[in-house]
Amino acid sequence: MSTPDAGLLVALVGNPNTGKSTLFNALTGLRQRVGNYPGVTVARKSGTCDLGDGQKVELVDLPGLYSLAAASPDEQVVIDALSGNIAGDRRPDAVVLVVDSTNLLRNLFLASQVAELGRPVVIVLNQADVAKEQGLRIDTELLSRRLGGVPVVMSSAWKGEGILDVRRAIASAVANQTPMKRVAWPTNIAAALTDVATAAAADTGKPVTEAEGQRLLFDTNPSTADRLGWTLAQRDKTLRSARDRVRNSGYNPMAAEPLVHYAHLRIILEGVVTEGAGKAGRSAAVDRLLLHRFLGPVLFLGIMLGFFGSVFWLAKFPMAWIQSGVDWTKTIVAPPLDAYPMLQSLLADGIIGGVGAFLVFLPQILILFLFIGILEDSGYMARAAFIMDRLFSWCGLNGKSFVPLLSGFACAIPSLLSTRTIEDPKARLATAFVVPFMSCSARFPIYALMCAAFIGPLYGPGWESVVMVGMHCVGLFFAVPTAFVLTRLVLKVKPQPFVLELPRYQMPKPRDVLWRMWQNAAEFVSKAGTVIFAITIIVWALSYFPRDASVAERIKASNPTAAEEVVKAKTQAAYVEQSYMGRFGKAVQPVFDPLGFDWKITVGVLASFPAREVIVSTLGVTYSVGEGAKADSQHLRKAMQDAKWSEGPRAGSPIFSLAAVLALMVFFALCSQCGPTIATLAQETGGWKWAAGSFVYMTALAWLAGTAVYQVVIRLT
Ligand SMILES: Nc1nc2c(ncn2[C@@H]2O[C@H](COP(=O)(O)OP(=O)(O)OP(=O)(O)O)[C@@H](O)[C@H]2O)c(=O)[nH]1
Ligand SMILES: [Mg+2]
Repeated sequence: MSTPDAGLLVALVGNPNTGKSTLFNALTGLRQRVGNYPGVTVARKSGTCDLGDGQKVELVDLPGLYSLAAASPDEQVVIDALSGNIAGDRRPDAVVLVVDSTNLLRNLFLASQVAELGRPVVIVLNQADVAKEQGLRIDTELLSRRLGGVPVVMSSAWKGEGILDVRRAIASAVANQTPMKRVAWPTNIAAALTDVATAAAADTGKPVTEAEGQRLLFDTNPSTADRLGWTLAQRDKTLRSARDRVRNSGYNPMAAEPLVHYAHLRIILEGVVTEGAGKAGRSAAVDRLLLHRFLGPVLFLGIMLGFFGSVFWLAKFPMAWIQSGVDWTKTIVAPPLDAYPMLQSLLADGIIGGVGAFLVFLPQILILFLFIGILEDSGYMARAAFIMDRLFSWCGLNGKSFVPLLSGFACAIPSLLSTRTIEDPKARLATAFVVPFMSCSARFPIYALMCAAFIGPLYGPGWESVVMVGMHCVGLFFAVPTAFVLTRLVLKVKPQPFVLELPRYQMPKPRDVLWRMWQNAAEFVSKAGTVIFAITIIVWALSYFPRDASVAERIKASNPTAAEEVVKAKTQAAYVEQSYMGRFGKAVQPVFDPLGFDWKITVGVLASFPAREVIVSTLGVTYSVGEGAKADSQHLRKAMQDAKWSEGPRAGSPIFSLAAVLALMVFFALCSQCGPTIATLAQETGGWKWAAGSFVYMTALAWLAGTAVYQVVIRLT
């Protein structure tokens, strides 16, 4: 957070998806997340920008918004930043308005509202390359003159074109303090505005700016009044009579502001844009196909099937390489430690077995994020949201909820943050509650392990993709009725208008897509080195200790004629069974018995409550500790395929039956096993109530659904 006596502060403001974050990155050299759909940035981010002459300013990137009549929490961030309302922060010394060059009229509405704040502004006409492609020519000098001399520059932020002009324009705006030409309010509206500002100042004893007066008069949303401390009782009569005054002059008070601004802008823009020959947007034609009522969902399903199929197919070889790398490391590390069985087991079974089992999925994660990046950057992801909207509008949520829900398929955390774009707090809460049902990338390794070890070998690779898509639908299948009950019966959310703006289709930009992929890969690998590493060691220790020598003697005595290898294997198995983990797992196992989980899976499930992908490495440890530290230790996959029930009514039958495999995947699809998600949910819903509710609800649901799947499938197979 900046202090008041720091250098100059400049804010980037504009409609969603115009390229503010791209421009921010170009100006500061930082790497804020960008994406081709509205609502990528949901919080304030700042960096240092060099204006070219050695002068440095602090630049803030803000969420996009269409109007200063703030409705959603992310929009409120912008209003606060512009007015310097955030504690310890100051008002910006200049505002850079980032405008989509192909849509000047609508984009400049916000600019015209910001002009009312009286701050010096710079107008950046971004995406100039797209305007050029469409044959649009923009007379920036004329526009600048008409706006009262404020700097107007063109840029293509993602190509890095025009950035120097932007720097110079900011320097000039800061130096000259030129405000943008403001609208001329019709006399009656001007009088009503004065009435409101005067009354508010008198009632609250605080100075009220003209811009604040406008918010008080025009907005139905009381955030400005609340901030000023102007109570409902005080403002009610004043606002009613002021609005009557506006109405008497022939304007609907709720529409007066845009009408006056647009009339003002139409005059300003006359002759500024000339249309030459160029390719008009192709988006409309493509959308007729992709958003078709019936074809749209079919194509969507086809794309998803192809998507998961190719993730498996493409990842096959790199996964095999990593697997051999892990095996090779074991053969190097294990033999020299034969004299130190405990250390050998820690390194080979614990660390290499556990972390290795997890790292094998790196290629799949890379490819997954490559595809997600391509789908997002091309503009298709927003269409997918649109298609899904039909499903979700039925249960009281709308397209705006679906952008967060869709990004929940990558990770729940950013997706919970992006619910801030939803105005209605109840709709926001309902959306946040169902976000963790979306099948995030942390569930991917579990599905992938089960598919690769059981579904693929048993039914062929085609079924792998089908099960994969199916597992990603399990969450949706429960999210829809959950949302329905929440919105209709519990929270009683009012129906929301659909306001998602579809972005332009574009060629995915390799730089952005690869960067996203790289970041997620880095996060995945760092997890392997931290959470996974730590839990792996704990799980190893609990399944290694205590080691009572009498166990070995007992096994030896009861198998006098068996070969040494067999005795060794039996001893290892006996050790694990009587370890702390074995005792604990067996004590808790009855809880998970209806789902067909043995004690090792039970241990995995319990160890995975902080982070669900831990199950993979936990299975890696528990299954390799039982195997002994043989240099040619079997792969986890093989060990799981061979695992059999040793006691009870299922003795001798495979632990990982189709029923148990499906139950395990369904359990993980629904269970709330992610510490950071719970914490973020608590933070975003303002308390632990909903977070705790989500945890209990999802865990119970996962258990019930897992049990149902196991009990039905085991009877059918
Ligand atoms: N063709 C073209 N695309 C651009 C340009 N600048 C940004 N984009 C693309 O426009 C999309 C949106 O960019 P962002 O920087 O995320 O936009 P934003 O204004 O920060 O969006 P929000 O944070 O959602 O409000 C991305 O796909 C960018 O690659 C440009 O100059 N030309
Ligand atoms: Mg942004």
